[in-house]
Amino acid sequence: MSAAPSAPDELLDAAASGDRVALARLLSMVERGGALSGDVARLAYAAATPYTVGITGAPGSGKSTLTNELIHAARRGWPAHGDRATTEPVARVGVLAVDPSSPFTGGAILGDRVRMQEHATDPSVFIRSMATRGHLGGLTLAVPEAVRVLGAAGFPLVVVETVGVGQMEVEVASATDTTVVVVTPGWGDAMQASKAGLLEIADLFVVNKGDRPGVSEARRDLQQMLDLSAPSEWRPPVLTTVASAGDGVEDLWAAVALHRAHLESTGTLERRRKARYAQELRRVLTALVLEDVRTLAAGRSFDDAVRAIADGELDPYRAAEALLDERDRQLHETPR
Ligand SMILES: Nc1nc2c(ncn2[C@@H]2O[C@H](COP(=O)(O)OP(=O)(O)O)[C@@H](O)[C@H]2O)c(=O)[nH]1
Ligand SMILES: [Mg+2]
Repeated sequence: MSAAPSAPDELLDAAASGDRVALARLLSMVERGGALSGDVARLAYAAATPYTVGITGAPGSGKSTLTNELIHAARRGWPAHGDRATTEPVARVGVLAVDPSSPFTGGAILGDRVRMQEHATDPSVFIRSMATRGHLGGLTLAVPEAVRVLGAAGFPLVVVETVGVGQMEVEVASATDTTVVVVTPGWGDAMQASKAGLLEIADLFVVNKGDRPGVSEARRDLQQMLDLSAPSEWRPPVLTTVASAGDGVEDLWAAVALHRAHLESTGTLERRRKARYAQELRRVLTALVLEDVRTLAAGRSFDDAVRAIADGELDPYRAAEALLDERDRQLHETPR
């Protein structure tokens, strides 16, 4: 028997042929960040980019329940539309459940697991929880990398579930091709979503828990807010679901497919992805430069620079320049 693969390239080969342990290890590398993560990113980048659907909203709004139902719908296939004459089954579905709000208790993550339990034994479905990664860039870099790893492992569709509460979570949620914002009936939920900046990133709205009172009010609030926002070529539809009963999920999936067709036919998909790559490149550059400054410019440390700024000796620009100069000097002496 040969030894289990451990190098990123071996792991990726194994993952592509269905080895789930190998896939989990690759995603752990991505999550941890650092040098191995860079190796994984280099290997995975050439693969086809999966289509990504973001599901975001307040804790408890039913995102995991909805995701669980969407997996069923996706496995049945993309509905026929436009150029696609027949339904096209999605061979493999990946789920990344991102919940940085509970890195220690794992409470929400446990909930996600329970909600999607029925897919646990399906080899075509891979569900992974992701918590914060220690180094700079955090989840905003780890999630797109994880998506690409899933793509390289043969997953054409990845659902990213995020709690839409903080700025970082909203950023992660918005970095998907189709972003679904979930609200529940009840006074002010739509308003809360708007405050959290979710209105701007929504391609589709779902009023989940449609079995509860206040559905028409929630729908009306959302429509009114949409009326007030700048007109664009895509007005986000507002759908109603009862995720716990599977009601409305087929329509939601059809709306995702329609949005995808819209993005593809207008060239918006390409433009959006390009903007995301630009953002990712900015983040990687920032991370690399900061890393260099931390390790190489130790003689003139970051902390000293902060002190100098606090003491009024340097302004942040001159402090940054001094650190970069120091880094360049050291790079010159000891080439990488
Ligand atoms: N009444 C009702 N409860 C729901 C519905 N969808 C989900 N739930 C319940 O709401 C709770 C939170 O769901 P969950 O999917 O974990 O929410 P998440 O935190 O957004 O992922 C669970 O107890 C679900 O069973 C729904 O449509 N109606
Ligand atoms: Mg959840």
